[in-house]
Amino acid sequence: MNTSMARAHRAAFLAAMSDGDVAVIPTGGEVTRSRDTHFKFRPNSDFWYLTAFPEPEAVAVLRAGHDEPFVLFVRPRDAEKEVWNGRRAGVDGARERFGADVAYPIEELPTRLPELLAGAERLFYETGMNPMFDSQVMGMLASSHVRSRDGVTAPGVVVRPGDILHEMRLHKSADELAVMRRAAEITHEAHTGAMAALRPGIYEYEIESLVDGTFRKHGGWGPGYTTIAASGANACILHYTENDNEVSDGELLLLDAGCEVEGYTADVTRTFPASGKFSKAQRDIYDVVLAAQRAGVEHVRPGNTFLSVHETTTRVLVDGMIGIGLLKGTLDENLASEDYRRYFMHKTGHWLGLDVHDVGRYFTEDKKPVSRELAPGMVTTVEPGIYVPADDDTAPEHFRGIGIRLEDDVAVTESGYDNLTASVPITAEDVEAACA
Ligand SMILES: [Mn+2]
Repeated sequence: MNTSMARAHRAAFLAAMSDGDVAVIPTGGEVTRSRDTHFKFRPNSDFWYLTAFPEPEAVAVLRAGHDEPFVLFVRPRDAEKEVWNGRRAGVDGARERFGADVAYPIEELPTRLPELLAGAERLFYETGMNPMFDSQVMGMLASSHVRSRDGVTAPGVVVRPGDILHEMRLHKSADELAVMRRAAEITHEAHTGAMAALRPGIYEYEIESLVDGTFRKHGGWGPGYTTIAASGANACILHYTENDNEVSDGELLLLDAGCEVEGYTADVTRTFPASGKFSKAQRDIYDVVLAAQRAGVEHVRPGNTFLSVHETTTRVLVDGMIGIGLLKGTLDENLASEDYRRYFMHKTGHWLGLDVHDVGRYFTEDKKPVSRELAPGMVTTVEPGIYVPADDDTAPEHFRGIGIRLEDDVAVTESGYDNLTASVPITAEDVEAACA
């Protein structure tokens, strides 16, 4: 994100509201990590999308149809605090560097917001994200209502900004896709580096540090979500993040890691052998997951539904599991009974963007939910997997404790798809070569 991208997003958002509507979009505050130190700050995605303003404790107020539509409340300059905690843009910087039409110190929000809301028809504000700020905003709204005897009218309707904003965020512009390509490139470096480094006796956290370090080394913000480096049966824990086990000879490592660049994250999973070679049982499962993943990626094109990608991968996956003797019965029987969910319990993908599980509806607004059609600019992950618990005595013994997932980030184009992360080795042969 940069200020010119944010300006374009703001203009489109303001144009989609009706004249007289006002949106209040806060970012986050500092969050205590321990005693008097904070977690590294990361802006709220909606706020970031509309402002490119990187500091905590700020609120954007956007006024549709107003000749000064962009109001930004920020932390004021403070020489002493800046020595301790870093530079601030301040009120002048908010105008000069971030394009605010009007800027105020954040402390003035309680007195200024009722003025800004006066006369507005609708307030666009997302409730339920920050209860403390919710009660402040509702309090300010109430204080506007109290002034109705003076002829001041306050918005009578509170609307979720996400209905407009999250649909905008779901459809990526060329500029956004360029940033996501950069995130994919750095993620490629990290995954191939991990493949080269993996060997028996290494610890999962060594792979994690290599991956996260590679993200930073190339100018990324770091991992867009906590890196998963899961060896052996740890791969069957979907959100395993302890990363503290030693990798044994003969085990696979499942690496689920994506670099965040300017707020946009990649989300890539590869699974590769510590010894550099897949065993027969590992390879059997690997090739089933790969075939399903390929089929899913190939299915991404305008007009196909989000759900049909999942159905496509599931068919190939279940068919393959029957073929290698992991499931019994016919394809149709297994699809009907959903017995396969013992080994594939999640969906095939999710939207990807500023949030790793990005915003945007998955179903149309019809009463009966219908999976929505893919359209150019959407980015989805395609990530089938097979996870055979170590203690599953219904599975052939040689498959127990194997967990494999393969995940790419796929942009929908006018005529099909663009696999943003296609360069990360994925066929068994390419993975073994990268591990050698
Ligand atoms: Mn994912």
